[in-house]
Amino acid sequence: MRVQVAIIGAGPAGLLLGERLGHAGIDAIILERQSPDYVLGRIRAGVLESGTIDQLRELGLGARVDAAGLRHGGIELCFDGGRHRIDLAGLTGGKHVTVYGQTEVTRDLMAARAAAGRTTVYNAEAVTPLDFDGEKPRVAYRLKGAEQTIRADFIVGADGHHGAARAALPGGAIAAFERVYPYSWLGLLADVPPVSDELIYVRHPRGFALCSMRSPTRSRYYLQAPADARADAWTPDSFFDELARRLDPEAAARLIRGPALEMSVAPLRCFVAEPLRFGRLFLAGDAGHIVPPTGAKGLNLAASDAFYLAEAIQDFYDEKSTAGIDAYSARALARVWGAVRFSAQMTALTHQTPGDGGFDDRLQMANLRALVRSETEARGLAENYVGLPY
Ligand code: RFL
Ligand code: PHB
Repeated sequence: MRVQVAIIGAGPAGLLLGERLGHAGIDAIILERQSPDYVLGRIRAGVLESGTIDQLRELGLGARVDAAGLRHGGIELCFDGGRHRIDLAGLTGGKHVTVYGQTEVTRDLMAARAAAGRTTVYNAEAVTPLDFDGEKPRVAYRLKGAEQTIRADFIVGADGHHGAARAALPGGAIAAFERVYPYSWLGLLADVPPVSDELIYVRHPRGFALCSMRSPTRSRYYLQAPADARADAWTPDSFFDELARRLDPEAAARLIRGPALEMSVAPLRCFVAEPLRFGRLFLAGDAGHIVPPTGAKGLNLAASDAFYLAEAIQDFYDEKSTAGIDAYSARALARVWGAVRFSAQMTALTHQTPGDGGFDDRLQMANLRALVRSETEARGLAENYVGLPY
């Protein structure tokens, strides 16, 4: 089989890229290790920048997000027993973010792909990119026990942090820049109304907490937990007790508890691979970089990578020019490092570091007070939170 582009991974990066290429008349196949249900069952991101939403709209997929997505023009910072609103819209000339689950984005993209008759191979095993340092790359994989090969002009690794694409690169081909945080997030999803209309980011001596949501009847909460925390050591009750301790008294009194639809632990880390290209293999989304979730940027970066890469590949076919694909890595990485900066700052602002002697603690409080006192300080946060321009 021969295609123009072979994409590994049917997460948001791969699906969005596939859809953009399909709309440009470029033939792309997606190879995914998991089943469609497994992909849809992963509970992850919830906050989308307007650039991400605009891409869905451009692809004719705006209807569901426009109907069900929640527009948020502010967030709250909670510390020292009180809450303080950051007016995202007021500080950015009317910009906002949209709360719409990653599972819904994935569902919309999967449905569009199926409706357009574009091929996704699910349950593909041992997916291996080959010969991407030359002009004739191939991807080998196994399906139901049979070995298969696809020839392509380009291979895109959109297969997440633990994927096969980056792992296939020769040693020394890319540099990795990494920071592993000494804590994780314990997440809980429950069908209860959110504690507040807007997201609350909590800085508390017992650890960070985040009150988010998926809809007016579905809440998504997170607690900072030790790096080696296990979800099965917690119950919904112990989770809600701990969340209430970290919230201000007024919010704690309003917290509605309920059974957990999902509880899971996610380690916090930052990782950037440079460059995001080796020969005819490109990395996009989490395969190339991950950021701590505090800034809500991972999925939005997957979307901007897909945008830049689709444009570059389209230029290659339409203009017979390699300028776009040659520039992809630098263009994407500039935006990635902006998000790394913001995500690292938001994490440092709100998380407790074990063994810290009190200096960071005081610095956090000084930074938080500056944010609520000074519009200039708050504007920087707001501009980054709603999303840097493409
Ligand atoms: P994904 O979603 O990991 O998809 C990769 C796909 O590749 C498949 N795959 C393979 N397929 C074939 N062969 C292989 N060898 C393969 N290995 C893997 C996988 O099965 C999968 O289907 O990566 P992608 O597409 O780059 O998307 C990235 C986002 O998923 C991620 O950045 C976000 O979820 C991060 N994130 C958030 N981002 C935001 O923009 N806003 C948020 O509010 C937000 N909150 C979060 C988050 C991530 C979290 N966790 C769990 C890390 C909250 C949390 C708790
Ligand atoms: C989420 O709703 O899952 C979410 C929201 C904001 C973040 C991270 C995750 O910063």
